[in-house]
Amino acid sequence: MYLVGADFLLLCDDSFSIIEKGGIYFDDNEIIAVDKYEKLESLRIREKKYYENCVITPSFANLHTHLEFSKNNGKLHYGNFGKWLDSVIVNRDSLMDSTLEEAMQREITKMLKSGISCIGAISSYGYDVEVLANSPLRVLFFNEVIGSKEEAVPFLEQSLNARIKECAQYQSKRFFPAIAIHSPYSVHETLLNKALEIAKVEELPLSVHFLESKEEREWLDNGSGYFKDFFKRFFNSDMTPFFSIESFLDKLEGLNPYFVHTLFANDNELERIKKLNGKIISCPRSNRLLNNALLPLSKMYNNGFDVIFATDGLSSNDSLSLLDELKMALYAYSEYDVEYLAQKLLLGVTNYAFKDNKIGLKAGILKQGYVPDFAVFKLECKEQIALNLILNSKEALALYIGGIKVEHE
Ligand code: MCF
Ligand code: FE
Repeated sequence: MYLVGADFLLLCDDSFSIIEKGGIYFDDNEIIAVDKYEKLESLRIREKKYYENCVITPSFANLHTHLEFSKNNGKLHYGNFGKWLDSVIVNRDSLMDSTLEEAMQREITKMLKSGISCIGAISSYGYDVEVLANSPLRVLFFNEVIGSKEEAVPFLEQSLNARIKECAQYQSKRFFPAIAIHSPYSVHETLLNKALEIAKVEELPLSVHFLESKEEREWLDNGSGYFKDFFKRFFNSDMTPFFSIESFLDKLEGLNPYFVHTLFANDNELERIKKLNGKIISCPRSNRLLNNALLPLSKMYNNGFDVIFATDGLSSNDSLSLLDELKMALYAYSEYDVEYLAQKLLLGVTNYAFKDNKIGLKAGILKQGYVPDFAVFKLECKEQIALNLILNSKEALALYIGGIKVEHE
């Protein structure tokens, strides 16, 4: 048994409880007790450590990122979704060259240093499977499903099966296979049906980029705009949308999906997402860069969504640090009291990220029975602790995953 303590423990439970001079008593699998450090010291302990002038939080979950895009710095066009997508297609190959592995490793190390212990990796090509499976991170490995061409569907189904099989070999208490539907505009109906069937049968977590851009909304509503031209240019055909927004949502019944972005969803659609027990993941910096928009947070909270925050990939961001992400959100949503918002943002990368998840991982709260995954930050303040953590911490002093201290190189 181990005991780790600090001046403040942010439990990240629903009421954002804080324990002063608190301790976490744990073994390799789970937290056994959380209480005042002094009280826990009387228990049977193999090793103990108290971090002076520090704060401990559950370590962070970055549930939506694209590690395979780790080589982007400056190649992609920002400020217009259509131009960004065109630039992805032009630059994709050069972003995935032989130095990609090194870049992914570098970003994993940086994420660990910034207090992240769990990621949702959208894997477009499977280049990231090994580097992630061999890392100390917990990983929801989202095999991406994408493809609109009828002729390609049988091949894409086969390759999806193969990828799920490959990924199952890495399955462990840290590595969880999952499926990502790229979006409603880019997946053929037959392929979607197949992917959803696999997700249902295997009970896999499911994620989808959903209503990220005005261009997507216009295509799904009217079959016009940027995407009409896009399909004409790339497939030389007059396509029509595979789904209406409503019929797409109907297909997700029973799958409790993660909806990424939902920037342009209306009230009815949000209500439908709620009924599907969907979770909303917001990536504010990505949304600003690609779509000049931010998720209306008050509307989400008023509709009962516990919004999860993530960074997206370096394809639409300048870092994969959640502290950077939350800092931007803290400045952007100026209608809220700063400390209240800071607490909600922290919950969005801890507690909310793991609420009724499909993999049965009890994480995101410092609580008995939960995994001993936590981060220690140097912080000397005595009040507005959530705010100061986001404003003043760049890196964790220490990170524990499964009760083991991850050494920063
Ligand atoms: O999340 C951002 C913006 N929205 C959609 N896709 C991506 C993002 N970053 C990378 N992507 C990937 C996506 O997974 O880019 C490709 C897909 O493989 C775009 S479609 C050619
Ligand atoms: Fe994304």
